[in-house]
Amino acid sequence: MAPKKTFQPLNFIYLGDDEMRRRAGDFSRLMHRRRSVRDFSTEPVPREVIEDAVRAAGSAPSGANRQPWHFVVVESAEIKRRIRLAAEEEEREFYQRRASEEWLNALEPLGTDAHKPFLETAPYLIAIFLKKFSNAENGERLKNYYTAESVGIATGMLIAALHNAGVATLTHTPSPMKFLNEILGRPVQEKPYMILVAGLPAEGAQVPAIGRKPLDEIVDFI
Ligand code: IYR
Repeated sequence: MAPKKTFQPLNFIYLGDDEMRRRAGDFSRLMHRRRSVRDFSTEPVPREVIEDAVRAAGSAPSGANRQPWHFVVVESAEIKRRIRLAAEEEEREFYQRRASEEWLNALEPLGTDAHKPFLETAPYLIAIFLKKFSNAENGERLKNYYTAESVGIATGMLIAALHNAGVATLTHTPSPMKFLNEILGRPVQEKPYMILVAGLPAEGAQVPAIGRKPLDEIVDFI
């Protein structure tokens, strides 16, 4: 039997042109102040802030509304240490062998290397998993759709929510990341998608002097 369709009123809030313009400008300026941070303070951030940000991420659109994501928020110093050790092992391989000359040149302006102290100093590591399949209520395996797109959108919303709350982040993707399943006890059908490092920047933290493309380089209105 096909699942039943049920609809309800949208409850859309119409803002009007002036308010739309104001909010669009404010949001764009807010987002342009976001920078990826690699030098974190050990200063704590309230857990409710992370909970609300993950709640916001969980409102993302997803293929067939399957919500094919799972977040593991790591606060434990011991687990952060295990993640750091495993990630640095992969990163050493990456920087010494796996990365092409072209790739290493592209990373040069960022000044990154295999050394990842932020995986221990930041108060939170948010491990994001992508679920190719979900479990139906009757225990059957349900295929999910557009999982990379869905989890990418949710991750973007998580980054925006944290930034809006004054929390700095770093998208970190040691490759391969299979070690996360083992350390965090997640099932094999969940694919580690990204580690989002979250916290406050260390005092005097510096970021690469790189900019963003202007609007006319990234959009055409036709
Ligand atoms: N995962 C490595 C390398 C790296 C790759 C890209 I593409 C970046 O934008 C930044 C880093 C690392 O974290 O150092």
